[in-house]
Amino acid sequence: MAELLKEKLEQKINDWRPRTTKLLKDYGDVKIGEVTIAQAIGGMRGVKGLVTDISYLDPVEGIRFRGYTIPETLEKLPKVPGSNMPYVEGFFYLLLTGDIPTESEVEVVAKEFNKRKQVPNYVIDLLRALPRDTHPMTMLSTAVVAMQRESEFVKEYHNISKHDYWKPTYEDALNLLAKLPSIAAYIYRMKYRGDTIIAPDPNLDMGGNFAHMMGVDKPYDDVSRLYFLLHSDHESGNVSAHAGHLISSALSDIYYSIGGMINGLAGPLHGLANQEVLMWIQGVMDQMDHKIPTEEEMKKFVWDTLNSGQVVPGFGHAVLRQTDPRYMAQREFSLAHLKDDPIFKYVDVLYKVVPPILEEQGKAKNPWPNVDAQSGVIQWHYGVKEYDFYTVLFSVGRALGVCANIIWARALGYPIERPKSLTTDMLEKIVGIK
Ligand code: FAM
Repeated sequence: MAELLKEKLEQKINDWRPRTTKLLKDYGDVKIGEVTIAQAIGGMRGVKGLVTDISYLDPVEGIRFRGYTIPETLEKLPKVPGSNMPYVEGFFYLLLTGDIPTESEVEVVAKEFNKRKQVPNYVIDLLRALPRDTHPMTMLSTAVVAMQRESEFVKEYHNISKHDYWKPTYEDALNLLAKLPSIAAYIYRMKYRGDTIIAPDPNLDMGGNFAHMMGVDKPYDDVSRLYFLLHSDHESGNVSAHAGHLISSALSDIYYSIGGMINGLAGPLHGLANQEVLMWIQGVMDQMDHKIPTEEEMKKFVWDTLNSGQVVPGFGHAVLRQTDPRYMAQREFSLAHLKDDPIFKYVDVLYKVVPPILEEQGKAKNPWPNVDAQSGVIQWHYGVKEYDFYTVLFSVGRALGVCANIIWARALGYPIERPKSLTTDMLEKIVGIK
C-alpha cells in the first residue's frame, strides 16, 4: 500500500511509453512549427520544442493541470478534513498520474510524504552558517543542492538500465518535496522570527504542517495549500521549469535540477516579481501616506514607473493573453477573506488602471495581471510581511510540477537537451544582407 503512488505511476508509464515511441519512430520527421529570426534572438518565444503532459497553458484560457482548469482541480480533488482546500499531496498524485485520487489514496500518499520529511542536521547547520542577511532564495537553493549527497539516483545510476532511471528519480523527488516545506519554514523562523523554530506536527498534511511550522493561524493552512497548488506548474517553457528540465536532461539528479529551478525563479522577471509587487505597492503606500489612492492618483504612479524605464511588476506574460486564472483564484480568495484589507484595495485599483495604461503605452503584448500581482497581498494580510520570502513559497509549489515533469522525462527517456545556435553572420547571410 505504501508504494501505491509508485505502482500506479509504473502502470501509467508502461501504458504511455508506446505512444512516445510510435510518434518518434513513425512520425519523427513531421514538422510542428518553424523558427523565425525574431524567435531566435527573442528568447525562443513561442518555439514549439518541448513535450509535457503534466500541464498545458492556453494563451487565453490559462493553465490546465492534467486537463483540469484551476476551478475544476480545486473542486474535484479530495479536501483536507475541515478545510475547503485539497491536499497538496493529492494534487501531486494528480500531476504525476493524471488521475484524481480517492480520499484513501490521498491518505496513503500523505503518509508517504510524512515519513520522508525529516531534514538532515547538516542542512540546518549549513543554513545557520550563512550570514542572516542572505536572501532566503539563496538559502533555499543552498539547502537543496547540499542534500545532493542523499540522491538515490546517483547511488543506483551505474547499476540500473535507462528504463528504470525514473524509479530512483521518483524516490529523490518524494524525499525532496517532503522536506521543502520544513526547510522553507525553518528559513522563515530563523531569519524573521528571532530564530524561534517550530517542530513539524506528524499528524498534519503538507499545507497544514507548513502553516503550523510558519506559526501562522488558520486559514493560512488553506492559503498554503492554494498557493502551492497554483504555483506548481505552467507547462515546460518558463524559466524555472525549463531550467529544471534542462539540468535533469544531463541526468543531473533532482537536487541539482531543483536547485537550478530555484535559481531561475529568483529573477525579478520571473518568480521574484511577487516580491517586487509588494515592494512597489509599499512604495506607493508610503507616498500616499497609506491613504487608498483614487484611480487617477494610481494612474500617475503607474505612468511614473513606466516613464522611469521600469516594468510594472505583476502584469504581462510571455504566453498568456488574458488575466491569469491563478490571479483570479487568489482574487476570489481575497474577496472572500480580506476584501477590506487596504493592500487588497491597492491591488484592486491596480487591476482596474494598469491594463488600459499598458495598452496605451503599446509595448506589452499582454496588459493583464499575472499570478504575482495578487499573491503577496494574501501573505501580507496573514502577517507574512517579509516579502523577500515570497519566492520561497513559489519555489515549494513549483517544485511539485518540475519534479513530476522530471520523473516523466526520465520514464519516457527524453534525451539530453541540445538546441543549435547560429552566429549573427549566418543570420545576415540567410536574409541576404551579407
Ligand atoms: N510593464 C512594463 N512594460 C512591460 C510589461 C510590464 N508589466 N510587460 C511587458 N512589458 C514590455 C517589455 O519589457 C518589452 O519591452 P521592450 O520592448 O522595451 O523590451 C515589451 O513590453 C514586450 O514584452 P512582451 O513580449 O509583452 O513580454 P515578454 O514576453 O518579453 O516578458 C514578462 C514577459 C512577464 C517578463 C513581462 O511582461 C514583465 O516584465 N512583466 C513584469 C514582471 C512580472 O510580473 N513577471 C512575472 C511573470 C509571472 F508570470 C512569473 O513568471 N512569475
